[in-house]
Amino acid sequence: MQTTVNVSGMTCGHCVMSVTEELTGLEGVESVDVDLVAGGVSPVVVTSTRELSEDEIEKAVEEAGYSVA
Ligand code: 9UX
Repeated sequence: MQTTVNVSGMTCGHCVMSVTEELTGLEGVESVDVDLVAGGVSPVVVTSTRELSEDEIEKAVEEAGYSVA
């Protein structure tokens, strides 16, 4: 299933890598697709084998150093 989360604060490819790696570490996550809007709010599509809670996604995004818009 897919969940879209809006992440703010990312400005470059390294930011994208950090968020991607953190979200990929969540159980069941198969892929993470970030549509970078540098300096703005970037939609991030997370594809997983199970339903992810908003809370765990938000925690992972914050762990990477960014925030959910
Ligand atoms: Mo470099 Mo992206 O500090 O925030 S990782 S711009």
